[in-house]
Amino acid sequence: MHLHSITVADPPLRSSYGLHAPYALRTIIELKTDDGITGISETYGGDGPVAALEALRDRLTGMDPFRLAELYQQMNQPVSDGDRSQTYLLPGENPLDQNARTFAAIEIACLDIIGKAIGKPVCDIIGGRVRDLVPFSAYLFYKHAGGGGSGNDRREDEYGEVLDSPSAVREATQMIARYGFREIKLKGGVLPPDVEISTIRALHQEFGDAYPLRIDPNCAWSVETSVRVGRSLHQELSGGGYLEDPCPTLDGMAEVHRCLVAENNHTPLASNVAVTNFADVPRARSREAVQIVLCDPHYWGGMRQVQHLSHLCGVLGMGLSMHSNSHLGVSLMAMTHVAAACPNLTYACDTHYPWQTAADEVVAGGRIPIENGCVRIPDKPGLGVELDYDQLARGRERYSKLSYRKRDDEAEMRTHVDPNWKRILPRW
Ligand code: GKR
Ligand code: MG
Repeated sequence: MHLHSITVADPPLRSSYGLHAPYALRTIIELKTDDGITGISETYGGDGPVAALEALRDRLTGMDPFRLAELYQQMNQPVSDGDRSQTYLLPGENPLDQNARTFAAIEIACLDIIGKAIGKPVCDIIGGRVRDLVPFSAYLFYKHAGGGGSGNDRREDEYGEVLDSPSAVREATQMIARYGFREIKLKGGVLPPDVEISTIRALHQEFGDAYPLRIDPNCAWSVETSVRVGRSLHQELSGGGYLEDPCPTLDGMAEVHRCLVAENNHTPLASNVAVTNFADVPRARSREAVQIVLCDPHYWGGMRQVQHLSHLCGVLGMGLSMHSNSHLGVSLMAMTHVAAACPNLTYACDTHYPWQTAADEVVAGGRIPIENGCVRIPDKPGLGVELDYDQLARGRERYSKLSYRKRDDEAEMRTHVDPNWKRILPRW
């Protein structure tokens, strides 16, 4: 097992967590077999995820990459339905889901090995694809000027400052012109709710009903504000859109849903904050707090678990979408393969990929194309991508010079925007 800690330039994107730092942290995993096959995957970066993977080194050495269920069983003891829901941690940082994240990084690299060993794409060894083209959404962020990176290593700022509705429409127009997305997500919880309502209205006016809209303030609103926003945006969010994690806790979301339904507003609520594990699903469903679960192979325990989740959501009458965090092409391919093999994927997946640039891509051949809003399953075995070792070395070099080893959007916000800034939930 080779672990590569790298950094990826990241623009100053805003969310209710704070501000993105100039570099995001990622880990690239290589698993080498004794018959010369290398499987790869990409996961969260920094000291914590690397230490968790290192701790598995002895267990993995000599392991049969086909025997994944056994490893999963050893690493993931069944979790009881306690009060698991996280509303304050950065996504991907819930300690209760750490083993699921670590297992996922190994599982994906093993599936890449298996695909390469038998000459089949990963989506076709986990049950087979139901689509060749996987749709992604245009993931809009309010942002400060800057394209990410620092010093002489700054990236070009493609989108400029986006801190009001007209600039958000401009950002969407640019992103859609370049990638052809057909669904739009706005990361909210940054500007006062009335400004974010105006932004969604402006996007709806610009793109019309053909482009479903979703807004995700990451729990920045109270129940009352969430209901007010849901009411104000009834028309704009119905017709294929959703309201994502408007307020903290499953109880809060259940209350928002009840109030909206009482007004005959059936805008679905989605979550990647209150529901991050199978143990969260029963309460989310029985309380009618969440109608759409956002899966993510990186923290749901890998691709096979996401397929189980897709099936479970189908049985429970829930929708399924996909969450993302800042990532490169290896992650994008893992997300694409599993999405291709999930029949019950009811929305275009999220991806941060447009926010990263070719200068940071570690996939050989450069950036993975997104055309007409979709990523195509490559006609190649495994994940269908290989590593560019020069690029990987550049990523490692940047990592070695970086002063931080953990994402801290709150600290970044205090350094660059407001020295007194604190994450307050709910803020509005
Ligand atoms: O990149 O700032 C961000 C997002 O807020 C990300 O951390 C979230 O995980 O994409 C996310 C979401 O909540 O949907
Ligand atoms: Mg979200």
